[in-house]
Amino acid sequence: MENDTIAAIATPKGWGGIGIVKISGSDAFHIAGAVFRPGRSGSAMEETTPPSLRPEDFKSHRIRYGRVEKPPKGRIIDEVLLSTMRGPHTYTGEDVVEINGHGGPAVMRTILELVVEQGARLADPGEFTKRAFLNGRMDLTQAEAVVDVIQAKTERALQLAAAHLEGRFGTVVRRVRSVLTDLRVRLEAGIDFPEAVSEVFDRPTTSALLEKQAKRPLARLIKGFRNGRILREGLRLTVLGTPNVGKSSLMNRLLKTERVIVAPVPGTTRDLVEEALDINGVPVILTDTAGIHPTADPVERIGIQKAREAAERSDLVLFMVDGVRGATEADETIYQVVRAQPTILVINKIDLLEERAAFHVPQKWGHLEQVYLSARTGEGIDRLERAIANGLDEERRHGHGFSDVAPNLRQKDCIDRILVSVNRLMDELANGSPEEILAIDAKEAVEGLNEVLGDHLSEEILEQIFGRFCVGK
Ligand SMILES: Nc1nc2c(ncn2[C@@H]2O[C@H](COP(=O)(O)OP(=O)(O)OP(=O)(O)O)[C@@H](O)[C@H]2O)c(=O)[nH]1
Ligand SMILES: [Mg+2]
Repeated sequence: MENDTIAAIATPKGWGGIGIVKISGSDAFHIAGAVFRPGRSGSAMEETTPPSLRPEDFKSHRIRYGRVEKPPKGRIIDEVLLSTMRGPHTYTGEDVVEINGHGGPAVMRTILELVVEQGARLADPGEFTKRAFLNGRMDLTQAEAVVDVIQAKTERALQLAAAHLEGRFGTVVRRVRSVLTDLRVRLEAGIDFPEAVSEVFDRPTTSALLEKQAKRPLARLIKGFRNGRILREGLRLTVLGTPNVGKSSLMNRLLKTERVIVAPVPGTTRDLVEEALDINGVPVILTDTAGIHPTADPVERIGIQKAREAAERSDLVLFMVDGVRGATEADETIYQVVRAQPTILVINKIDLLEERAAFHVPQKWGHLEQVYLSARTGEGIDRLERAIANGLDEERRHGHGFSDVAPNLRQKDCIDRILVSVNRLMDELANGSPEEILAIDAKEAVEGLNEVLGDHLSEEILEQIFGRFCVGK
């Protein structure tokens, strides 16, 4: 059932200046007419009841002032602004009405109940956007971006989501699809009219075309996946080091609050401490850990085990050492844990150093990016923040990658499969496999691209995708 009229409170639960009840479907205007009485500003509370409006009285894309009344007696519920938008040029593609009332839970619930009494059904999570998608107002990549826009925690995350919402990701995918569709059509024409094959189809040219216009753009999208995940979910950043090097001091510095206990005694932090923050537009989930060193204390040992696990899970490790003390055997043990992972070597306490050269970086550690700083004075913190955020731009710096589009996990899984088909297609082109075989791979690739864009998806998959939305979106 996709043609009934749905309604939901579109604003967050709780108290606010305004709250919005949204209605979409063929009965939206009829329902609005039943619960809304127009009124001129300042005269809303006059004694004579103005006439109710019929669906055809509502102009499209207009806002009217008035009040919501409970039929049949007309008890006043709230003073509101009513927006009416006639389909198909609306969010869902259907007739849409938004009742802008006051944002209190009781008002909102009462208005919603009235709307439901008049024939609307409560909307499922994401159902407005699902209808927008089903009515062709947006492709699936744009619908998925709606959630990303709402959930974006930083400006950079929002930029990515907005680019997808605008359709930039979909455009890249559609361009590849048109290349493969065209190839598929030519292959199938060749099968039907074998004598014409050489005219419509030249193997080396086709191969070069696939390389440039299918394989490369898809591979670039895959490369952007990590960045996309980090912007959507947050960069998992863990501070690791021996006791007392200043890990907790750094955490407090980055958070700009005294979040964690800092003390001159080693073994101060025993558990993981996790906080979310924004570093130069990148959403970060920062974890402070217990200092790693050999110990018999059972509690500390658990903390150390947790520290190692946190480092394994993280996208980036800040390997911190005490610049005054110099690299020790215990530091070397930690280096062994982090060396295969993206890591920044943080040399702390430079306020106590005469000069940087006073700290000798072991030769083996030379491949790590190094940042000298003082968690106590704050010197060098900006350098560390830049290094953290820059890691994300690695691909852009090297000249590949669409920095502003990146697949989510669902899209990446599809693209991985499409690439398998494209690669096979290219191998078979080179081996001289018959057109029938090539056509099968081209078909598979096109189907994968359809899946990314949401064409011909099963109801089950759609439910899964839109189930992640909030009610009212
Ligand atoms: N001079 C100076 N002292 C620092 C700096 N950073 C931390 N300290 C001091 O070093 C001591 C240990 O700091 P913490 O931040 O608790 O160190 P930690 O690595 O979290 O220690 P554990 O939790 O025990 O593993 C404290 O006395 C801090 O004030 C720094 O940049 N310069
Ligand atoms: Mg600590």
